[in-house]
Amino acid sequence: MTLKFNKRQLQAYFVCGTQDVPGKDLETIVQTALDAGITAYQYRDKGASQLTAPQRLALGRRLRQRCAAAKVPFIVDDDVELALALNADGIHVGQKDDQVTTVLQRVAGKIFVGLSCSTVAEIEIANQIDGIAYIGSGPIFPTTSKADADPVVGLAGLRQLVKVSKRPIVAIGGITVQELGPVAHTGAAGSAVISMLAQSPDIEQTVNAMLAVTEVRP
Ligand code: TZP
Ligand code: MG
Repeated sequence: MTLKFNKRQLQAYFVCGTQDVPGKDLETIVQTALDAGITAYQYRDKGASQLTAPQRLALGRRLRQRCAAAKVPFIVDDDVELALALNADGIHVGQKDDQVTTVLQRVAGKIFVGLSCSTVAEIEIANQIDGIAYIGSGPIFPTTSKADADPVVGLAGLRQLVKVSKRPIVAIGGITVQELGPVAHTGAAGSAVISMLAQSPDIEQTVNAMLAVTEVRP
């Protein structure tokens, strides 16, 4: 059984791989975040990750199980084959990854598809493609978590993307607790974060801060 997409799942969206938690146990961190009430988890293990493909698959299976037990969608970054092998609920692709139309065909409605868009032109193209569940936009602020990040869009840029998109947008990139309110005021459906949770001294409190901004959303 896979979970269907719902835009409330974008509220407190945690993105994390082993490269984001050096010297720490990813499973423990994800479980703490699940217990605290994150609304989505994206398995994004790449870049400086030291895992071999079989290790990535094995860890993915365990994380997938933990998400299923918590009834929180398990989303895989980029890799369609991994997403299908893990029976993920969703896959997230960027503009530089496989064409989103190819990915949509490949998953054939079995799992939901999110797409990164950082410009109005990209949103306008995405608006024409049937079957995309949600858009991820950013980086909103400078980030150190993604080596090849696009130029910063800022809050004003995000507001513009939200206005043009016919799909809900989750904001990503450099978001801190102080920026959760301003991000919500743009009309974004939620925030997706790596460091804010991966490096949080109190994950429960940080997740609560993410969930608490819901009321200010238009
Ligand atoms: N895509 C755009 S910015 C980014 C990704 C994966 C990194 C977000 O990480 P952080 O630590 O929340 O800035
Ligand atoms: Mg990607």
